[in-house]
Amino acid sequence: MDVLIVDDDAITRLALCTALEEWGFVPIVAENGDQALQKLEAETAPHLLIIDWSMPGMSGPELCKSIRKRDDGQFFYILMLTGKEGNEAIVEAMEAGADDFLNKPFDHRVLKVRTAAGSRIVRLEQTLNQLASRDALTQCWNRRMIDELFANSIAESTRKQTTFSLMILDIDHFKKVNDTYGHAGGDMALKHIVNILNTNLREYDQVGRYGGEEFVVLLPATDQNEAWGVAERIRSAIQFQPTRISDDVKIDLTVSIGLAQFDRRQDANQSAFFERADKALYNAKQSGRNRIVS
Ligand code: GH3
Ligand code: MG
Ligand code: MG
Ligand code: MG
Repeated sequence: MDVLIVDDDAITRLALCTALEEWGFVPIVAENGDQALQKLEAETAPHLLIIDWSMPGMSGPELCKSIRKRDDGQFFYILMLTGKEGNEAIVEAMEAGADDFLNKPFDHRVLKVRTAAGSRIVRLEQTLNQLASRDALTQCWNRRMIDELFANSIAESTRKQTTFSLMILDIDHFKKVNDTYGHAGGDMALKHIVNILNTNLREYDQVGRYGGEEFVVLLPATDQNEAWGVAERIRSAIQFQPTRISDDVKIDLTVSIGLAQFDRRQDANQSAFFERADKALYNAKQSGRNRIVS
């Protein structure tokens, strides 16, 4: 697990790094509050932080406060390290948002057990996050999360005057798959579809399982033409790469896809926009399935 060490003193940073590495952590260092905040912007930012109290510029408690003010829902466990003694300092640090408090110069054994306690909480939080946002069967986003990402895309698109496309994909005659190959066969097919989606999409495209065999894909900065190209690649990959459930049994599948490009003037809100893609999907089903309609 990564740990962010924020301390203006090079010797303390080195001592912390050495100890943490010995215990299997990966230390990342910042010399002041601004550097620390910058490191926390990264998508893979550390969630366990050891912060010094006295630093030039932003103090430890000030840094704690500004980390707690972020409203992106990310969790950080903060261990405050200081030469200050007594209950006053503990209260001030923890009121500023620290989770735990440690005196400097630090005792190796105390630092070890407190970092271990912090890492247990960070791991627990990561597990909860995973459970709350991922679909248990396919590991793509669940409905709650894709709805949230969808709302973010609308907000960003409106703010930056950029566009994005929405793709709703529904497996054709999926009931027959379950009837023929059993529920377990159907589950394998769903996982296979998500694999195909992931290999045919870009890193910043988002896939969510919206209902049983219905998927929603957000394509940032993508217009209708580009989205059509992506949808066609996916449609044909699914048609020509069946799900192998054993050496001699494979499930052939096709999908129908509804596409829409976000248009601020036309789409009054999220559900109006979704409705357009959903209608396109309905038309794809009505006109024979295994096709794309926009
Ligand atoms: P259409 O081409 O019109 O979409 O036909 P369809 O059979 O796919 O239509 P419908 O949406 O009515 O049926 C979806 C089926 O998907 C019903 C349900 O048995 C199955 N299903 C939903 N969730 C799961 C799941 O998690 N696992 C499996 N194996 N099947 C599921
Ligand atoms: Mg200091
Ligand atoms: Mg279906
Ligand atoms: Mg369906």
